[in-house]
Amino acid sequence: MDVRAIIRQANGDVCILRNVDSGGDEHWSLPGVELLGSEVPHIALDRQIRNKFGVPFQLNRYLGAFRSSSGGSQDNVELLFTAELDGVPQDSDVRWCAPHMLPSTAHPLRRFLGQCSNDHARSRASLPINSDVVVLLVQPFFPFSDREALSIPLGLAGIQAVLQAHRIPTEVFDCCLPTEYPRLVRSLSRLRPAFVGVQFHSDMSFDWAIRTCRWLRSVLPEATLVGGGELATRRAFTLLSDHTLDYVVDGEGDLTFAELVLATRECRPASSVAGLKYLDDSGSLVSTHRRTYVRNLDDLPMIDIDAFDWSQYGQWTLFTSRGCPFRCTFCSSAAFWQHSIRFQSPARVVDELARLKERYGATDIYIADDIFTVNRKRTVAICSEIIRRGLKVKWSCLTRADCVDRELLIHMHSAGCAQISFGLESGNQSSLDRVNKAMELHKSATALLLSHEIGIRTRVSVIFGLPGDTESDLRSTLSFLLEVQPNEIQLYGLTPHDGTALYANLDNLGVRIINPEPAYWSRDVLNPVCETDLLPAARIVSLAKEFITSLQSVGYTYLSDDMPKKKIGARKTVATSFSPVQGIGAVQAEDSLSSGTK
Ligand code: B12
Ligand code: SF4
Repeated sequence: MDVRAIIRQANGDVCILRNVDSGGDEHWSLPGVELLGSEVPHIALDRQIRNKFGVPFQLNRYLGAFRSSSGGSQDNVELLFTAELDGVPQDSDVRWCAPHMLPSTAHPLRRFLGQCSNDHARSRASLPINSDVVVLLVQPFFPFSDREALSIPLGLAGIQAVLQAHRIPTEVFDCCLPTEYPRLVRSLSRLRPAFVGVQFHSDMSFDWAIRTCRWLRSVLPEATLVGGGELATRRAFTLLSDHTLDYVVDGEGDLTFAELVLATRECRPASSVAGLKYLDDSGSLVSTHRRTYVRNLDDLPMIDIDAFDWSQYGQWTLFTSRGCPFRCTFCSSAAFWQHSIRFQSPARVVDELARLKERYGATDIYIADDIFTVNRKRTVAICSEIIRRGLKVKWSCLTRADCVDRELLIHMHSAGCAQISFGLESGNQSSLDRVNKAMELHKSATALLLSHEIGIRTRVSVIFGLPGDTESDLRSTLSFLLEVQPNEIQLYGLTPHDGTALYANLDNLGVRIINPEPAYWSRDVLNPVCETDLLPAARIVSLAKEFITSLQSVGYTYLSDDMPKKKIGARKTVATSFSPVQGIGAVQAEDSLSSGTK
């Protein structure tokens, strides 16, 4: 049995519990965690519990219970069971926490219900693979998904589009949606896929992706498991050597995955496929020759939106370019795309917008490119084409302040641009220089004020406590924000993502990770991931609270975690938790204000 329990203690600390197989005996060790034994405890527990999605699981064998004895009166207890859903074994344990022991309803363990890994049932569950090659693409369950922010997983959708162009039947399951995990379980025996592709999206969801792979491995032992996305690319060796995956697609996956499937079908070796990583028979890592990026993104087929239950998603998202040429030290996205940038043509972008509007009734579309307006000529052409076609659609985008000017903003506004997100990061020039933002602060002020003047709402993200930041640097940021007053302020805590220059230099930069478990990184500045030599975590939190109070005093509404991000109807908001909801809510809010409905 290979169980890893993550226990969040009442005091907020996270314990990681691993079992060490010592000569057949299971030995559990971790300071502060007490093994309660395998006697069924005297706690009323329904054998049929429901997971986060309300799906009932049948609990089978009781494995044991653990208490994280943090010393306080609110210790947590975790019970481990084997479990089944519709006869298909789940991961080897079901986590359950005695509710009366939980400090609050918001406690993360409440959201843990129903997640598991099961070795015992492996043999029982084996499903033979389909003789016709069928591919399954899976976005793993992630318990902290913000429903309003969910959008079609475009990476997987793009891979599906290429596979389908090769007539390879492919189904995508986005287990962040409540209905998808049960649908996946129920579809397995029908599909019996030969290939399963799993997305590794972020540091935060990495463990959930591993759990998903282990479970898939146990129920589909003959299928080839392929991982892709940023975290699979970065941690390929680990994922291959512990047999979580058979192959990792390195970087851009649209063509590589399809070629791997085709090569297997045609009995060609994996070594003939560019952009792959796998282990050879001696266990050494093989990286096939590097795949060059798809230069013209128009060469990729349009995604099949009808393959998704699109009515369940919170926002319509579009990607019209990939990458960013800048090198901010904290940014993982630009690093993943190796600081290159490639585009769709203006005609293709407007075709996509028109399809979303006309066929799916999308009224607000979020263009999620890292830096939408980096190519001024292309942006002008896109806006002109929207206007020429008379397409009435509101859209929002992300960009840098030095990639807009008055004329461009007016043109974007005429073409339906309702909101722009600028990565401000800090209102202090030396802080920006320290993270290699390559931005003159006055340009941010100009871009924000111009946008307001023209009628485009603004959103800024601020990273609170950058390396080397002093209290006075943060106060400069507050003064900046009070002066320009963007419509939405997103206060993030510093989060060192794997693969960034920040992550590689933590010690030199005087940054310490104080929350060791990425599964719990929320980026919420009030629950910091890091502290620095100059700003201890407690000080970061108290300063952030001071900030919020100052912003409230000039009319900002504080969006707490549990408030809906859309339809708030406030002109100015400040938020601390991660909120990828971009344009839609804002536009609706502004509309309701101007039409007096609020
Ligand atoms: C849209 C988006 C979302 C959406 C949709 C997620 C999704 N599944 O697609 C939502 C809002 C749900 C989301 C949630 C989160 N996100 Co997000 N997200 C993005 C964003 C803006 C774009 C992703 C995208 O669609 N790119 C376009 C497609 C074409 O590229 P792609 O997804 O990378 O896919 C390509 C390759 O990676 C590869 N590939 C990807 N998956 C697979 C799978 C297989 C099998 C193969 C072979 C290949 C492959 O092939 C694809 C085509 O080339 C990125 C930032 C960015 N610019 O990339 C952040 C980003 C990836 N997200 C991030 C984070 C932190 C999160 C959250 C943890 C936030 C939170 N606390 O809720 C969650 C985690 C959700 C999860 N399920 O894991 C961070 C990750 C940082 C890190 N290194 O950890 C990023 C980089 C944002 C940032 N700048 O910080 N996200
Ligand atoms: S400009 Fe934005 S997308 Fe580009 S590297 Fe900096 S933070 Fe990342």
